[in-house]
Amino acid sequence: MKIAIVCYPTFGGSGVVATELGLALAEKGHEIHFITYKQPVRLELLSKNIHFHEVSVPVYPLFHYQPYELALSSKLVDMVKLHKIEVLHVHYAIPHAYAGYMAKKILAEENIHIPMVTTLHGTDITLVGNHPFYKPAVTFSINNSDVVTSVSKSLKDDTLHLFDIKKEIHVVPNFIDIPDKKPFTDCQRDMMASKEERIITHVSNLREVKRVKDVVEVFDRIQKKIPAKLIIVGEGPEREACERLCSKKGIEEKVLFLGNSNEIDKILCFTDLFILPSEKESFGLAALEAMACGVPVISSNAGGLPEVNINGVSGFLSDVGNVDEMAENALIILASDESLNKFKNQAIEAAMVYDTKKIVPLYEKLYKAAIQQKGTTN
Ligand code: GMT
Repeated sequence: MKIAIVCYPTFGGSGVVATELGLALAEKGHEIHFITYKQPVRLELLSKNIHFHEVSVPVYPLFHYQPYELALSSKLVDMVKLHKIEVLHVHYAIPHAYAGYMAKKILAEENIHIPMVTTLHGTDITLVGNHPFYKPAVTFSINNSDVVTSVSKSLKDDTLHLFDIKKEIHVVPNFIDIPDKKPFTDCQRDMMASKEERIITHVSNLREVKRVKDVVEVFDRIQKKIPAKLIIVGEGPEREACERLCSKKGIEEKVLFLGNSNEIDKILCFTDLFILPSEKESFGLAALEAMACGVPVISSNAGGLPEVNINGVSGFLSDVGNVDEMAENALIILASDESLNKFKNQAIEAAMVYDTKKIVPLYEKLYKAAIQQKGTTN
């Protein structure tokens, strides 16, 4: 199949999922066209079957806001015609589903009927999409997609609860390539900590919804009981407040802020425990990435996290904000090498449910069905 993928190319779960999906589909022989404003971060090498088309928005002083959606719709129209694309897969409803719908309508005028698959990722529904400013347009573009998917059952329930949705929503969870992971190899852990120290990691865009200060609170409680280091990966608005909190607690020497990284695997391979205490999380791809590398997870029980992090198996779940319980559970995992190894193995086992090989065919099936219907929605 010839598939166009629209996504956010920057750091963030939805862009990572879209990129990994494109790469996996290309590997299976499909022709993949990424259409976005910048080369996606994880799309380092343009390989066989992978194409990238940049959407440029010329700056015009009359516009206070440059019309990205318009440029994206136009680019989609041109690329569909030029490359005879058969299906359009948009990741994150805002504004991609809206721009995709416009492209569909423009193409229909020329008797080209292209089906659009929209994947809902989380904040496009729970935080941003639900805002009254966007809600009518988001509802419209979901209802006018040919196929709608959500990355967890929890997100499907939220979408049906928050919006007036007339379409069926298929749950297609996020996925991870397990065979590539070598969790127990030597991976330069000595650079980060001494032998007796446990390494605890958090990866996110450090936005308020991630509750990064809770990560510091949990770590503070852990380091009072056992020798430990904390690595915080990512950039975002909460970084400064967290740095200040570390200084206030006198633990700044034990906490390393690494900024954005393309080498999450290298960090995870020497990590003993991953913390994700988010307020909302439709799936928690970062937790799955950790588990696939054999890292147990302490997380909140928000949104789709209980579908990924299995309580008492791959780690533990607690109510949002319950940092005392999170620290107690972390200490259970880190208590001994025996306990840690048990949780490490269980984490990999639990991640296997989301193996790329199991999930990608679900998308292929939906594409085929959509193409057969020839994008008949409106
Ligand atoms: O977590 C973020 O803020 C980034 C966001 C995104 O759009 O990139 O992540 C969302 O999509 C990921 C991939 O499907 C999910 O794993 C995250 O749970 C989801 N984030 C939220 O729901 C807050």
